[in-house]
Amino acid sequence: MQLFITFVLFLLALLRLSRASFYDNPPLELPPAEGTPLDELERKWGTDFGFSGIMTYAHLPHIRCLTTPSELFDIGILGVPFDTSVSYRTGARFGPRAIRAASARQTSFRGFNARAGLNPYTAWPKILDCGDVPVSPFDNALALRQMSEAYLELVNRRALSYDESTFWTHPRVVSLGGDHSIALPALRALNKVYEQPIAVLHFDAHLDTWHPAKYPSAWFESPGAQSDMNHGSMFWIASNEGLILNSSSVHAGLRTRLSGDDFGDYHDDDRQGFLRIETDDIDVLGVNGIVRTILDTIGTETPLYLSIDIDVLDPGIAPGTGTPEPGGWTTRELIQILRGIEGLNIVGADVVEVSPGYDDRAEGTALAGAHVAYEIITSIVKRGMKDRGLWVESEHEKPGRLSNWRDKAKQVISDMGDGAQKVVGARNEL
Ligand SMILES: [Mn+2]
Repeated sequence: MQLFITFVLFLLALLRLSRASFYDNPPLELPPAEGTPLDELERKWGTDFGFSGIMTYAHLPHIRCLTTPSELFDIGILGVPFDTSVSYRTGARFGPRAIRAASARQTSFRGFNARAGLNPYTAWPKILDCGDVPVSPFDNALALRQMSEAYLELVNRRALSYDESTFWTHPRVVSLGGDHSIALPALRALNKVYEQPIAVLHFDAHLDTWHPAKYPSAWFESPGAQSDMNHGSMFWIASNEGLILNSSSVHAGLRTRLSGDDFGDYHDDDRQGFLRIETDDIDVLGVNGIVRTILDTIGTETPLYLSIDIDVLDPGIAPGTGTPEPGGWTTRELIQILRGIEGLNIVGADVVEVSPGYDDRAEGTALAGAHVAYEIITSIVKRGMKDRGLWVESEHEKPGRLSNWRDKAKQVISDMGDGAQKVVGARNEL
């Protein structure tokens, strides 16, 4: 009996102990008079869950870069909420805030990109959410000027990790659109800073090299009218201004209808020196063939503007966009292509045409936009590491390890020689 009572008392004591650890908070104590040490505050309160915190892209620190030139950075995320030059659905002015909201589960705490072998948010560069350009919704001529001056203001600055021996003299700005016309001011600014035409890699269902007169324009004196600038003509304008590197630029994911009764739009596009990779080409070439075609056309040293219209994706996946076209690539295919071209020399980039008013309730389009931006940032960070000799191949990347199957696939494509590019080139000449 005594043994039994002892046993019961022992059990009660255990219960008390466990209750003490689970249910009893330590008594509240006033912070020390000299204040809680900063490292202690940071340790306790310095992290966020995906759902907490003020909304910035990937929980990055927000500095209004345009008004804070003293705060140098290497990569800036810049919202460009402009949508008054769209031809169909308006609403992309809400794109930057939708992409920021959809990026909430990206944190430096869990930011390692397993496809690329690095965490862009803990690697060498200082990455800021630079906030938005306060762009006019009333006056497109003024808006174009504002966007051009804003982009120039930022890319003309000295990169925090300035390195003259590489291409890292100026910071990289990744714009969140906004409609696609925001690429024109970016290209104007990049030409000013780098003093040369920039290659354009353009993911889109549409050409966006359309002559302004290819839109209903009886009321306008075109070219030359303010209405010339729209989200399907900005590359035509940029080409005419000599901003785009002819013959080293690529469209990828095309499936647009063309104007009139013939291939005239393609002939206009040819004159602007773009290689056209169509959506359906992925079934012939595969992801690796498309990657190879892009790399062979652009090369890895040419300064490049990477412009991603989210309508390159199938509208079943990404319906929240200005001019949806059925039959597009999947997000997985786009991500794989982006990873394949990570060696390109990106000096500026955008993710455009996310229009949340038409998105599904699970924010699928904005999620795709946020992820695509993450892949672009990853590539810029990785290229910077390689340029600086900081890149170390991880075990996963070494031949014979987990990526062995990928090496074999790459070998098959490499055995094609420049065949992939020739296939697309030959079709372009038809
Ligand atoms: Mn577009």
